[in-house]
Amino acid sequence: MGNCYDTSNNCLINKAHDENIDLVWDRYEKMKPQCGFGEMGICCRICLKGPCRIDPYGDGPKEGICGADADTIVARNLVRMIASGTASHSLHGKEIAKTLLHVAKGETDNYKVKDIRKLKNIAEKLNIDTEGKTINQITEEVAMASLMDYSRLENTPCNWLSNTLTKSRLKKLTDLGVALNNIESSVTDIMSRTHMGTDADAINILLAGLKCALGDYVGMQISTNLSDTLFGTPEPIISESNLGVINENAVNIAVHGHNPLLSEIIVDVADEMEEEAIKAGAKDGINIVGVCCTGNEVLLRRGIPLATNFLSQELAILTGALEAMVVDVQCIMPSLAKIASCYHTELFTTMPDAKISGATHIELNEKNSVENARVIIKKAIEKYKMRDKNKVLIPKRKSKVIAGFSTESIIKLLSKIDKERPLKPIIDNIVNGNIKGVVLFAGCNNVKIMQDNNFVTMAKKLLDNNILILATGCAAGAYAKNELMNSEATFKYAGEKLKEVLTLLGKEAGLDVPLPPVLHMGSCVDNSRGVDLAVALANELGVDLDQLPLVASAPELMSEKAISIGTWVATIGLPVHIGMLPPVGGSQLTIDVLTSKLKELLGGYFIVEENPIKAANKLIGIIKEKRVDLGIEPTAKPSEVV
Ligand code: NFS
Ligand code: SF4
Repeated sequence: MGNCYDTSNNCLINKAHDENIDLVWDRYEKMKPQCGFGEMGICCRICLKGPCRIDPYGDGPKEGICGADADTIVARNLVRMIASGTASHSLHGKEIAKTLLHVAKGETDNYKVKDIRKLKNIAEKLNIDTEGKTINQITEEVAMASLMDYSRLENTPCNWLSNTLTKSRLKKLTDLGVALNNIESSVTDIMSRTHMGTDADAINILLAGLKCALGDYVGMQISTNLSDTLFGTPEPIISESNLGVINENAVNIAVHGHNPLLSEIIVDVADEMEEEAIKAGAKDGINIVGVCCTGNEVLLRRGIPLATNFLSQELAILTGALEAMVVDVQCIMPSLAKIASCYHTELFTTMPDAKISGATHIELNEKNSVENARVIIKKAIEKYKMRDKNKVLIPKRKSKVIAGFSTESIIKLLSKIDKERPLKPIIDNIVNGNIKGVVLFAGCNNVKIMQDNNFVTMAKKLLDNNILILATGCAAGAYAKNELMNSEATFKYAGEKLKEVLTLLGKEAGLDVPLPPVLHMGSCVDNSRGVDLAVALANELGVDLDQLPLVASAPELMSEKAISIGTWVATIGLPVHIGMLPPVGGSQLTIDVLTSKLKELLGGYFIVEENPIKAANKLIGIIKEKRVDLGIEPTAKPSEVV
């Protein structure tokens, strides 16, 4: 089995081996065999009496030294992963909300409200009265209403929870006692209740996990919406993806991580400094490329090409043509520093909470970001002169991408067909079966799975079955790199009916070509966009989210954030396929809760299936089931119906 679905990367993997550089795949091999206790989630290091581990099969211990059993240990470990994911996504949102507040108070010149219409829509959504108020006042109130979700003392649900879901969903969450009121206290709650000798009831622990995971959701809503306010709401945009976007004749700078507060400024400043790069000998000036979710953010809003998703991030440096990699937070392999040191590439860290030894730290905050972005780009231009031409190897492959499918841009497009009820064309096509259903692909790459293989294999099968695909995060990266986000892909992979719909929509959008069969909705935090679209559809149909022919899938999940996302997606009612079992195998109770119990209580649930073809078939089956329940798909051939 190869490392990547995309074999154009192989030349760089071989190059690394020739140069004695270890990559993520090599380090994985060296790590084998991985600890079976860890894999099953039955190792506990929560107190110093431990570490303890449960013997799942033999006659060894069935409880830790304190008496905690496998269920308690697995549940505690799992919810701690959820808490970390929630902390990451929600802190991202908090940074953006704080910046918005600084903008409102006139405390920064580096950012401004770019999308006033979005700001007003948000105000309306959050029930903020805008009558007679200035933009700054509205901005301040929106920022404060968002920040309140991190600190509320009362037991009323978060603003971004109660105002973004269906009414019936909110009621279900409230009845179950998981309608989150305060993101940060939910993280504290998890850390506290999982301390040695506190909560030992696995079900109680898991319920707290659901509540905390909703903090991940709220954090995402805040991240997406307030980023749109500051940087603009994405519209369809054409760009390119894969390592071939690195340009031999330019000063290449990769932006990597998650937070657009940094990358947006880098893109702006790079525009100003083109001339300097050309003077230094780079005839094509400065070429910014994206990696991971920061890459998705600037792809959607600025058309910046996406070089790689998670697993091949090291390869960007291996091209020998990257002058700088500028990183912010999350999903940044620490190995980058070492690999950069084998090349002329300079790795810049920019956030106080994400330093890497061996990297150059230049902090960016709302006061100094423009100034310091200039320093970084200046250094990158100097580095260009040090590039060793003999070490340059850029794979040729790059694919055309149409990205930028925010909920707003989709609705705008649809309203060209039906101005009064823009969702009607989609609903009609779902009802008549031209679009059988929708799958939202999200999540990471994982070194345990051939990179992008599950994404691509599943998508081809689903598209052939007239199922429309939405994608975010590294899933979107997989599709962008592998030629599934352009019109040619529609011709190649979409079933006949789906092709007709996408062709019609493309025409209405004035594109002259079909829409791509996989719609790029943005970074991981932009999973909130998928929810917005689903909630709008559910409200229009008068149903709850669990009734829609809509399924989510993270077939190559890796990070704790993927665990928290998957958990809230199931909590709001959607079936969630995952391509590998998370570390819960040691507790049948935990598995039951996350699958059948959750389904009973909330309609959403996890499905684990490693084989991508089988997984696609399962999703097709679930979509069919949902259609039958909605009464839009016959259960049997008409002749058989009595
Ligand atoms: Ni999501 Fe985006 Fe990628 Fe996974 Fe990491 S970059 S926030 S966590 S690896 S999809
Ligand atoms: Fe062992 Fe209990 Fe301590 Fe965990 S909390 S390490 S199971 S003694």
